[in-house]
Amino acid sequence: MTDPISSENHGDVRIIWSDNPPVNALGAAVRQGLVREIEAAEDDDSVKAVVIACKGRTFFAGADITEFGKPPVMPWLPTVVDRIEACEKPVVAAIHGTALGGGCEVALGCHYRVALPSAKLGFPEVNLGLLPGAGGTQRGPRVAGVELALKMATTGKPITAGEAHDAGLVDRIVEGDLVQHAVAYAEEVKDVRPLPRSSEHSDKIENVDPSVFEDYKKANAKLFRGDVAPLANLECIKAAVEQPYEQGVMTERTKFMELMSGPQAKARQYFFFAERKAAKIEGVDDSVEPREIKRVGVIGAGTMGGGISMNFLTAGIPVTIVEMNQEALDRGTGVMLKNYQSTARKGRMTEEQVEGAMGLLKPSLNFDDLGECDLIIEAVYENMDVKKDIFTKLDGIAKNGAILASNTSYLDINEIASVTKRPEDVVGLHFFSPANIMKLLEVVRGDKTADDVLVTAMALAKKIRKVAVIAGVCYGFIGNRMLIPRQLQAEKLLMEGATPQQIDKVHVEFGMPMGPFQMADLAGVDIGWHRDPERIESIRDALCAIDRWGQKKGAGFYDYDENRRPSPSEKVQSIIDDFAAKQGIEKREISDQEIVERTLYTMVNEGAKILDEGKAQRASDIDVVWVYGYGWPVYRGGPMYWADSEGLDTIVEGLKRQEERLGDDWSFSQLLLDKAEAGEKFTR
Ligand code: 3H9
Repeated sequence: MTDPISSENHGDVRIIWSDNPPVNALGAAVRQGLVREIEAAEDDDSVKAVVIACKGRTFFAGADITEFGKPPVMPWLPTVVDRIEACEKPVVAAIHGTALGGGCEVALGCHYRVALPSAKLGFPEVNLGLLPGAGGTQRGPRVAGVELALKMATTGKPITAGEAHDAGLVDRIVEGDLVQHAVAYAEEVKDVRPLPRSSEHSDKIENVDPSVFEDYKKANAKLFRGDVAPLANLECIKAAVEQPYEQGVMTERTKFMELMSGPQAKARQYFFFAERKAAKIEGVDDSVEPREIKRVGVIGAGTMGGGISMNFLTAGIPVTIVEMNQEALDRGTGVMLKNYQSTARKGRMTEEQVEGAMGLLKPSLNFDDLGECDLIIEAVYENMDVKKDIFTKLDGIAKNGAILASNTSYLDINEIASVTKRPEDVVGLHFFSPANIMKLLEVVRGDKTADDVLVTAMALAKKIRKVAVIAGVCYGFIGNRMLIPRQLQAEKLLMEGATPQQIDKVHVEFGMPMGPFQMADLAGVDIGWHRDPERIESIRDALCAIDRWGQKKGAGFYDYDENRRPSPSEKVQSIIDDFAAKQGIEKREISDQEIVERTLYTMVNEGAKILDEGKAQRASDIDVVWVYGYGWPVYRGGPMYWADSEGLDTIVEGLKRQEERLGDDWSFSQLLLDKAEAGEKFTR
C-alpha cells in the first residue's frame, strides 16, 4: 500500500499532504504518517511553519469507521491531535470539503485554520452513537464557545465556513488556491509565539451559567428521547466548563468508550453503511450510465405533486406541472410558494432562492407540454383505471427515452407499464408525504424496467438529497406492506382490551415518533376508506362514518382541542366496545409485551417475507425504509437489525405465543423460521 501521507517544502513552509481517497478518513496509515511528518518538520531547522492539507474531494472526514470494533492500531487519534498541537512550529490547517469528526479535531489541534468558503465543519459523531473522542468536546467549546459546540456535537449538523469564521473556529476564509493561501498565512504567523493552542485557557468557557446545560436538555428533550449519545456529548462539553482540561479529556475518553461498547453505537454504525449500501443496485453493472434529466414533468398539483415538484426546483431542475383545471393549478402552486416562504422565514432559504426555485416552475393545463420532459412523474390519486389512462396518454406524448414514473404507494407498476409500448421506461417513484421533506424514496423496479432507468432514479435521488431504496412490485412495496400487519393487529388489540393510548405509548416508548393511532389521526383516518357510511366492517369504518377523520376534523381515534392536543375519547371507546361485543370478543388485560409481539414482531415477519420474495435487495434496505420513511429510531438500527439484536429465536417464540390471536390470514415467514432455527441473522 502506498503511504497516504507525503510532504513538500514551499520556501520555509512544509506542506504535509494526505491523499487517502475517497474522504481522507484518518486510518492507521494516515495517523502514523501525520505524526512522522510533524516530528520531521519540527526537527528540520529549515522549516519555520507547517501546513496540513488534503488531496481529493475533502479535508479529513473523520476517523476511519471501518476500523471501529477492530483491535486498535497506534497511534490513537487523540495522540495524533495532541502531537500536532504540541508542535513548536505553527501548524495551519487548510480546509476544503468537509472537516468532520476527527477531521475537525485535527483542525482544532492545528494552531490556525484557513478554509474555502464552501467548506463545512462538524461533529457528526453523534450520528454514529459517539462523541468527538479526540479532544473535540474539550477544544471545541474553548474555540467556538459552549453554545455552538453543544449544537454541533448534539445534532451532528455541520456548519458553514462562514459560521465557523464568525465563531472563531476558522481564522481566515480564502478564495482560489487554498494551499497557496495557507502557505502565505503560515509565512505570516511563522514567528508568532506563544502559539495559540486550543486546549489552553479560553475566555469562552469562563463564567458559563450552569443552567445553560439543563435548559438545552429541556429544550431538546423530545429530540434526544431514548438516545444516549446526545446527552453524553452534552456531559462532556459541561465537563469542559467545569473541569481542568486534563480531567475533561479523561471524562471524554471514558464516555467515548462507554458509548462505543454500547448497543446504540453499533446500531448506528451498522445504519451508516446500510444507508450507503442501499444506493447499490444488484445485477446492474457500474458502467451503466444514467439518462440525462434536464426537465421533470409532474402530473397533479395536489399535496403530493406539489411536494415532489419542490424537490427538483430546489435542486435547480425545471419542472412542468400539469393539472386539470386552473383552480387546482393555482391552489397547488400557491401552496408551493407558501411552503418556500415559510422555509425562508425560518432562515433556511433566501428570498432570491425562493424566487429562483419558483422561477423554474412551469404550471400548465396542457398535457402535451409534458412532451419536453425527460422524466414524468404521475401523482394523482390511487386508482388503477385512472393511472392506466394517464400512462396510455403519456405513451403518446412523451419523447423517446423519457422516463415515465408513478408515485403510487400500493399499485402494480407492471400493470401500469403494460398499457405503454415502452414498459422498460416505466418505474415507480414512491415519495413519502410531505414529499419535500421526507428523505425516503422507494424506487419500484418493474419486471421490465431498464437498468439505466434505475441508475437514473438512484442518481437523481442523491441530487435531490433523498435516500433511495430499490423495491420490487408487491402491494405496498416495502414500507406500507409492513404497515399492514401492524395496523391489523393494532385494531384487533383494541377489541381485545387495549386502548389506542396504550398501544401508542408502547410505540413511542420504543422510540417511534408516534404510535399507529396517532399516525392514523395525523395522516387521516379516511385515507383509503371506501366512503360508504352504511358499510361498517371495522373500527376505522365506524369512525369515518361519523366524520372522525382525524386531526383535520378535530376527532379521530382521539379527541382534539383547538391546539390539536389529543385526549382519550369515550365515544371511540364505546365504538370499540360495541364492535368487540358484536364479534363476541372477550376483553382482557393486554400487556405491553403482547403489543410489542403483535405489532412489531409481525412487522419483522412481513419484512422477512419481503426479503424472501426478493422484493427488497437486502435486509438493510428494509431498515433504511423504516428509519427514513417512518421514523424508526435509528439507534435501534431498523426493524430487521433490531430483530437480529433481540435474537430471531426470541421473535419466533413471541410470534408462536401469539399465533392463535393473529388471525387466519396471518402466516409465518419461512425465512424467519429457517434463520431462527439455524441461529443466523438477517443483517450480518
Ligand atoms: C470520528 O471521527 C471519531 C473521532 O471523533 C474520535 C476517534 C477516537 N470512514 O457518504 P459517501 C466512505 S467518527 C470510513 O457516499 P458523500 C463511505 O462508506 C467519524 N469510510 O460520500 C463511502 O464508501 P463506499 C466522524 C468512510 O460525498 C465513501 O466513503 N465522521 C467514512 O456523499 C463515500 O461516502 C463522519 O461521521 C469514514 N469516516 O459524503 C463522517 N466516511 O463508496 C461520515 C465516508 O464504499 N461521512 N466513508 O460506499 C460522511 O458524512 C460522508 O461520507 C461525507 C461525504 C460527507 C464525508
